[in-house]
Amino acid sequence: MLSKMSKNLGAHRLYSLHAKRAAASRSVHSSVQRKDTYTTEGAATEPALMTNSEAFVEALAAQKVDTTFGIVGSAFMDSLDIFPSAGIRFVSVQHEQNAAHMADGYARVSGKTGVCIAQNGPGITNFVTGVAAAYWAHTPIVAITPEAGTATKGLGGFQETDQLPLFEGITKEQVHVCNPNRMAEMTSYAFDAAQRDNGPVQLNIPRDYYYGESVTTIPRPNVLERSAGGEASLAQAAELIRNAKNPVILAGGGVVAAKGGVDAAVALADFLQAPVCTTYLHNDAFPANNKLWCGPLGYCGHKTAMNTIKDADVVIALGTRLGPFGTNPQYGIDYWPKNAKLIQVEVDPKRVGRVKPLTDGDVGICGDAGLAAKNILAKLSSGAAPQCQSNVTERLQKVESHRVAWEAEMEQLGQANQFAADAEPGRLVPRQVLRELEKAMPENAMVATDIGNSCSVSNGYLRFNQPRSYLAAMTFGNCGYAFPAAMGAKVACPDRPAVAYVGDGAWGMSLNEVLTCVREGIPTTAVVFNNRQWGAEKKNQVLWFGDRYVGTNLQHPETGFAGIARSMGAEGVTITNIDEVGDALRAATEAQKDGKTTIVEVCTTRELGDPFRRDAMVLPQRHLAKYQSTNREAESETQQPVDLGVVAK
Ligand SMILES: Cc1ncc(C[n+]2csc(CCOP(=O)(O)OP(=O)(O)O)c2C)c(N)n1
Ligand SMILES: [Mg+2]
Repeated sequence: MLSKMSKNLGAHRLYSLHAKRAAASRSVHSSVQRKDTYTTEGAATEPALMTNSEAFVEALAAQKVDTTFGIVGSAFMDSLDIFPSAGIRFVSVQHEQNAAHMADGYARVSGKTGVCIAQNGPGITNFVTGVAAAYWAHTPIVAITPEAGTATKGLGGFQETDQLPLFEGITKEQVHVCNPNRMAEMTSYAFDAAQRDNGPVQLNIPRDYYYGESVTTIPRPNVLERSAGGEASLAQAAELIRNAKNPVILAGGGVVAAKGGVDAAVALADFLQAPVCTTYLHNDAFPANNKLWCGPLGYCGHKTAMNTIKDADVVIALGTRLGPFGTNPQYGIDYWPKNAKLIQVEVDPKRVGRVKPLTDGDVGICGDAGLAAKNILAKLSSGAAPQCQSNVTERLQKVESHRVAWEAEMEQLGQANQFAADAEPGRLVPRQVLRELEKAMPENAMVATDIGNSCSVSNGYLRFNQPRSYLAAMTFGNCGYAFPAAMGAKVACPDRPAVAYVGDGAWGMSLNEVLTCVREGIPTTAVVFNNRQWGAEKKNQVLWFGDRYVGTNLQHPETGFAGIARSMGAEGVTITNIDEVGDALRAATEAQKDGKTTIVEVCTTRELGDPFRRDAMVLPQRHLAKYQSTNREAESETQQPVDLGVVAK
């Protein structure tokens, strides 16, 4: 709008825009929120005189930014003032960490770049956790970090901190606007870099640089065409697969992120009749309703997947860095097939062969997971038939027997600690709750899960038939991720239900954003698992620290979290009966259509699933006399908290 105006006024003439400001401002404010009509074509793509704030905002618009998350601050207010005229929504939140998580959730479901912006100094330090989480989720976001003015930088003025070192290890690229006249160029570059490198980029802008003016050209987005990878490696991979007797596909986040990635993985799997496992917390990388689906590997994953990949002679790893945490032994099964040949398709050259070194006969492919899968399938479709097509029945029967055994075990796990629920009427078995939620989950839901025991166990109970549906906290593993991520997802895809699973401990970090949901009209559902403990950490104390619960038991106010939600203007329901779980989720997700945010507080027992870090924990053996009583010789025999099933007085 504004750029069009500058064009009409004569783009090539040097004139003072300031003289026209009053009229421009009257006109732009009458067209607030016209994002539906704003197009890249509206951006000033020919040289025009504009203020630096205009250059910044025009560059955002040219990159098709329509939403930003943050908290208002004077540092960027001159540009914020014209966001509405450019069709850019500013979602005003309660904490900048959550703004970064919202940008992350927004990007993960839409495939676009998420954007967060905040005040220099404290607003920016609050971003750090959110940006780190996005880094390990491989999410393209641009964290815009206005910084202290250049006139006083280094003197310790107001809200000053060195903002570049803060993000050094958690961004793909740091773009510092080093000259105010390069505002548009560098803003645009930051967005190109986020998409190119699939991760967070910092755009650091000294606050005084928003002022001033210059003749600027707004760059167009620089979109790089992705490739399947090197021809020789792809051909080698195809031959390896052609001769494999038991190939197993491992689909990761790169399959979700690639355009048509899941369809390409399905086509390859169907052709080979190869079973497909998904990587840790990427349950949406392959449709669960496909008979070749085996479920996720890794923490609280499916034994079907672990027992299947264990016997592979070739692992076709599509779109994954093969992260170390995601392939740790689970349930006592050291499932990674050490003698299998490995084909790793990974778009980031730095992560090919990094975790699982490639040895003789293995193939590393630096390419797009979807394009690589398509390319390999095309090669396999001509020439000799793959060997594995001759033993399909036998292979798939084996998978089926693993599946039947695991499903039966899941049922039995759900009953194992029923006694605790019987002892405390109104308290439900967490696994039974997760099963009811799984059954009631709307087909097209976007589900974000937090870090915690109930959420981690949910990894075994969340199945998706379409990509860009599962937003788990991934390997940065910070409590407080899920709710804001679900909110960001809802902003990106308002027609899909957005659901967050959150533990009661983590909920204390996120519940402030219920205010944002109500104020900004972002109807979201949070399922809060109230087990009265920081359960995942308590599990470590159960197993290795003699049931000494230092800092892990919680007590909540009488109102409950549902009551707190209601006092914030949202809906709040408390679930104390297993039969109510499914209906509550259905009602809450349905109510999103009426703009309502609902907190479904589920009262559960203190039952805890597997521990997070069996690989990283050691029984305590202290030397000093005064600590001798804390030494432990063995893990807890019960594996459950001693207060499981104990009725509170
Ligand atoms: C920001 C942050 N602080 C601390 C931790 C350590 N931590 C991991 S899981 C967990 C307990 C989570 O408790 P809750 O949210 O109640 O879920 P539960 O385990 O009880 O299901 C904690 C404190 C973390 N991962 N992130
Ligand atoms: Mg808890």
